Amino acid sequence: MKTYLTNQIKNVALLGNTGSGKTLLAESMMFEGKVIERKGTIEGKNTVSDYSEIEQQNQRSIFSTILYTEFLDRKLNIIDTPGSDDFVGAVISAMRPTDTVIMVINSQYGVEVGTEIFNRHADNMHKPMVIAINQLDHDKANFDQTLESVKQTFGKKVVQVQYPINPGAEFNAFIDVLTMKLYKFKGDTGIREEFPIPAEEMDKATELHNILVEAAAENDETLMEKFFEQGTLSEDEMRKGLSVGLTNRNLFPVFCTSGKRNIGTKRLMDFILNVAPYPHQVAMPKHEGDKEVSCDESAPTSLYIFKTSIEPHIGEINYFRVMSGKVTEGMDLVNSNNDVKERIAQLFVVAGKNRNKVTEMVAGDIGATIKLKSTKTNHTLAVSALNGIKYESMVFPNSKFRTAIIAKNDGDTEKMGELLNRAHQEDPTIIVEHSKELRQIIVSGQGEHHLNILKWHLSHLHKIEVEFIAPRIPYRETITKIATADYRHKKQSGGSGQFGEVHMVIEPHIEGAPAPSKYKIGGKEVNISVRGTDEVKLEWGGKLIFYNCIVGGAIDARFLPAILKGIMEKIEQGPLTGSYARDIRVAVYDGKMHPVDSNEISFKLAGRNAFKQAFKDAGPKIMEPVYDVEVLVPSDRMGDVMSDLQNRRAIIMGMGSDKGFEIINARVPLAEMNKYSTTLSSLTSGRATYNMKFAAYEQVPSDVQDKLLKAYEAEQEEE
Ligand SMILES: Nc1nc2c(ncn2[C@@H]2O[C@H](COP(=O)(O)OP(=O)(O)OP(=O)(O)O)[C@@H](O)[C@H]2O)c(=O)[nH]1
Ligand SMILES: [Mg+2]
Repeated sequence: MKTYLTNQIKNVALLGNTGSGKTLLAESMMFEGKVIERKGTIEGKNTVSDYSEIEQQNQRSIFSTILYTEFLDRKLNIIDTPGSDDFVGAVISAMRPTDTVIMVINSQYGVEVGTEIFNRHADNMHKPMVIAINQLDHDKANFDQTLESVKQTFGKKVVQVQYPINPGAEFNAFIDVLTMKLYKFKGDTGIREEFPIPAEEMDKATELHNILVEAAAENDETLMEKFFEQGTLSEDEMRKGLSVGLTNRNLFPVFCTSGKRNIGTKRLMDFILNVAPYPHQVAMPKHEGDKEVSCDESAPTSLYIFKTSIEPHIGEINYFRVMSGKVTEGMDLVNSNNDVKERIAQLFVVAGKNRNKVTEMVAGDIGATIKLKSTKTNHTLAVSALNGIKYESMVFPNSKFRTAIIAKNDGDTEKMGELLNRAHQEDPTIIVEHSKELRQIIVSGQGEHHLNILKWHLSHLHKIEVEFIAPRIPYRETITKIATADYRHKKQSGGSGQFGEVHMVIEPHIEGAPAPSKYKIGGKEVNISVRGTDEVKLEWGGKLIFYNCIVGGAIDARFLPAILKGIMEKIEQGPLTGSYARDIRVAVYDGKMHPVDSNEISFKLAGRNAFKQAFKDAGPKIMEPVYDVEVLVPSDRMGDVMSDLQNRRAIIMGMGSDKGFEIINARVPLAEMNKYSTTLSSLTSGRATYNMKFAAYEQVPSDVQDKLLKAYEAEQEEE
């Protein structure tokens, strides 16, 4: 392949609801560009994009696939994405290296939940968007209704470039109001003839043309002046105006396609190549480092890795966008994230699993390389002259589905751990946590389906059978009032004995409260004088404050660390349920020693047991993690979703609406969110989505506390 220059490259991501026809449209684009000679089909399991076994089995895309086509002496890089929200990670990492989004909409159904969700992400990432109303050859195609739903969702920015003459099974023609022509297609060949607009369509076409001209003119002052003077614009002037509007997300042009029948594909590509922004026309992502870079082939070289995948027989493949300069075969670069030197031994342009070797690629292009030592998704590779420039990382939505995972065969646990870590590298939306606290490996992802695919991989490709089990909840324990305890540890066995006695007061720790000076103990006021303070910042949040208030040498100073150690044992394994305790202060104010039998172990045990005893009298409470949950629901399903949330002990914090969706903001205990994504999906036929984020620890209601205490007792008895 020849080397394409920055001003000969366009990068697009295909986005849209599952089943809208992205994969087939990509196939059609490659066919039109003669990158493939025959088009595959989804049912035939032979498309370039859905090349993995799991995708073919499911007849759905699961990963993003990097593709390209060559057209009009230019290179169009295409990334096909999955349409299910479970794989949103792939959608985000496809948008990052591309400059324009083609939102594919199924003309049978109009705007669907995926359209909404992915548009939100495209909007957050400021990606220009072209709309393709697709599957117009389907016998249930309804262009007018689809267009109506598009206008309702995206508002005034929607401008029509085309409309079909005969949507439905006979679909073979559309009118383009930019070129003011009728395009008619022969069978499925993609071969088209151009005709003047027929008289009966002239009024409609002219009206839409005028709207388009005005929309184009609005983006540029000189164009606007010209438009007022002449009442119209030339085709080139329109392209210029549309380009500015598109790039700024001020307008969303609408096209007509049938990927299956190769209708409209060429005109869509034409438009992308002529009107959508070039790689150097969009803002560079933010980066760390003192050097300025630009998307220019003569600048110093830097690459950004947007995807790492592991392919059978090859190993790790890193997909990159050339951010600046030119990358050549054999080039030495430095990984800015870990300072490792990497050699780009081989360079490829890729279309699915097909890789073609090239010798160089310039700024703005997308390619792949293999055999890097320690380079992964989100890393930057650059020449040393760029002083460790680092492009900002992609931001993925928080996890929605959390489960504990175990290997069915104990011997597989270690291998499973390694594979899970690798899965995270390939798909950053899979989060793996080896929790010491919960004594479980927790995996989180974007939905149950997402993690089931992971399970399939482990079993199918690595022969490791795993099971998902209920994840434990990281409860916390604390106290709500003051309590005292005196505890004597005494043991006499043969020779030397053990003796230690500790008197303590415990109470809730409140940040910023002054140290104690007086306590009421056994009805008497006791003055306290603090001799020493240990402030222990607990790894799991909160504090333990330990005051040494011993007077008159009742306990030797050398035994105080042992007492603290005993208390810490109970802080790490709380007296109620064995969970971490937090936010407690302890004042040890008296005790007794024995001249011979007192030692550290005795005081550790006395401290631990005194603490445990006092804890139980101090209004102990179990705290649970509570999450801020934002649910986006179509309004007709609002009732079901609300009552389900109420059953989950949710507190509704607010409600609103946005672009046809109701938004519910609620605070929900993590313990109640188990499998929420699955329930929500079945309550709304997959039309809702949600997001959750840790908010705080809150006390559990007393009925829940009772249940937890009983469960812990039963567990202890079992052990
Ligand atoms: N009639 C008709 N059917 C189409 C067209 N495009 C796709 N289909 C069918 O619609 C189904 C889904 O097509 P895909 O291309 O896999 O859709 P997708 O958007 O890639 O779906 P996901 O990968 O699940 O997000 C398949 O059965 C296709 O044969 C089209 O233009 N016309
Ligand atoms: Mg697909």
